[in-house]
Parts: sequence; structure tokens; C-alpha cells
Amino acid sequence: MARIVHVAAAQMGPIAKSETRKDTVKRLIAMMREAKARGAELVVFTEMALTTFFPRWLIEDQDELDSYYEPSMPGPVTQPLFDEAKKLGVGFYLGYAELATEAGKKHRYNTSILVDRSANIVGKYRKVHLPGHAEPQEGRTHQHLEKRYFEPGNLGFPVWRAFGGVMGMCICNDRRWPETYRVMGLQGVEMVMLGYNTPFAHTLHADIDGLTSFHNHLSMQAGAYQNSTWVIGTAKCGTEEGSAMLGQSAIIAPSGEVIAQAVSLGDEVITARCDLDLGKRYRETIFNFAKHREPAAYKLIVERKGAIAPPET
Ligand code: CDT
Repeated sequence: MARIVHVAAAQMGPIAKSETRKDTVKRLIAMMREAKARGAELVVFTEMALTTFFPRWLIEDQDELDSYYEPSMPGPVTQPLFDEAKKLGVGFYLGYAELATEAGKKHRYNTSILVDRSANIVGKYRKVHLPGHAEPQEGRTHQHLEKRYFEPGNLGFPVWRAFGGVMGMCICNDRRWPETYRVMGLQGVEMVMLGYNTPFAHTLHADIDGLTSFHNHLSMQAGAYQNSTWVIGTAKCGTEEGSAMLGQSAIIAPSGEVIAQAVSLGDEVITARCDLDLGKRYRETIFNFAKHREPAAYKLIVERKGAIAPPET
């Protein structure tokens, strides 16, 4: 019998700086209800889905900065989302800024969680590939200070048995790195969920930034195909506080094909019935890792004396 996960990507339009968490959670709940009405059992929200994308500003006031982070999940403002999920019997992926206390010290991560249909958190992921800078850059109308406001994730790329399959998570910039998918692929991942906030002007090189849309789908489609996995990519998009951000949320099959795509730059739910056994077919044939990967050969070039060193950066 086919193993179907009926999934929704709940793309989000801009969140204004002045929008309250309470109102943002209402928007998430409205999309969750729509997803359920259309048959979905799992909703993928975006990266930092509860607030505006605050790393675009240098924020020196500690209280103001702290106000963007969640010290607990669920917390008082996010509890209604969990309650609604339980009522509807729908699971979800949610990205947020996490303020964690570990060994008595405060740590800040760009985090996502996977919540099952009974509203239990079954997995947590912390973003590994943090883009941007730690210090403000001259000549930018909008900064990208993720390296200032977050530490690299310390949980690796785990996978979880949930929703009848093997589920994985990553966040935004992670989707551009082959290691992200391969580490999960080696653990048999069948569906990778991710949220993203991608400004069109992120490198300030017109030739690269002009390809923002292409590179978005290129990365996710390659990750899906090369690792025999579904990829669900959900954007925060539109013009948020003057920063124009990419939409193009997509549901991508293990074939690498985009089978559903958002067409707006606002709140929009797209859905698809994902057959996890489609990934199995790729994993048993062209991407049979046990038969066709050659890990020993990958190490040779690194270990061989006299190998050409990578350029200094
Ligand atoms: N949020 C995030 O990771 N955004 C990056 C673009 C910014 S790079 C300065 C991304 O990879 O989409």
C-alpha cells in the first residue's frame, strides 16, 4: 500500500515589525485550517514564522533584541497554534528564534520544530549554515546579521520517524548545501521540510542576485533528486519592511520535479499528496547508496599527499 503524506506548504507574506505575535499566530492558524480543509495532515510553515525578519537591522537594545526570541515552545502566545493543531489532528513544522538555556548559559539559535498530530514536539533542529555577517556592512539598505544573532546549530541533521516515514528538517541557507541533504539522505530521509527568508538583494552582485529564483529551486530540486527525498520549501515573501523577498514555495518530488508551487507573494497554501514510496524507488535503483556510493574514493583525494589544496579564502 502506498505511503501517502498529504502535506501543505503555508507560505507567508510579509510580517510588519509592528505586527503582534498574537496576530501572526492567527494568520498561521487560518492557513492551518485551510490546509486541513484541503486534506493536509502536515503543514510546513516558514523560517522565523512568528516575527518580522529582524536580522535585517542592527539592534543594540538588549530588551528589544530579546523580544524577538522564544524562551519556551509552546509559550503563552504560541499555545493556540498547538491547541488548534491538536483539534484538527494536523502536524506542523515551525521556524522561530530560540532563546535556550544550556548548562546555565543563554544561547540563541535559529530553530525549527516538528510537531505531531497530537501536538507533541517530536523533533528540533537548529540552523547550521548561518548566512550574512556579524557586523553591519556599509552600503546595504538591509543588513543580514544572522551571524550576530545566532550560534550555529549544535544538533546536527537528525531525522525522525513520524507521519509514517523518515522526516528531516533544515532552514533556509542550509538548502543550498549538499551536505545538508546528504547527511539526512544517509539516514534514509524521505521528506525534508524547510522554511526560508530570502531577500532578492542578498549578495549585492547583480549577476548572482538576478538568479535568486533559479538558485532557490535548483538547490531544492538537486537535494531532492540526489537523495531520493521529498523536499517541502516554504517562503516568507513579499516586501517586508522595505526588503523584497522571494516567494516560490514549492513541493518537490524525489524525481526532482516541482509538483506544486505558490504563485503569489502573500499568505498562500499549496498542497500535495506525497507518496513516500516514490523515494524508495529511487533509493533502490539509481541512488542505491550501498551499491553505488564509493566512500573510500571520496577520502583518497583528501588524504593523498600532494593533492592540490583548495584556494585560501
Ligand atoms: N535566511 C537565510 O538564510 N537567507 C539566505 C539569504 C541571505 S544571504 C545574506 C538564503 O540562503 O536564502
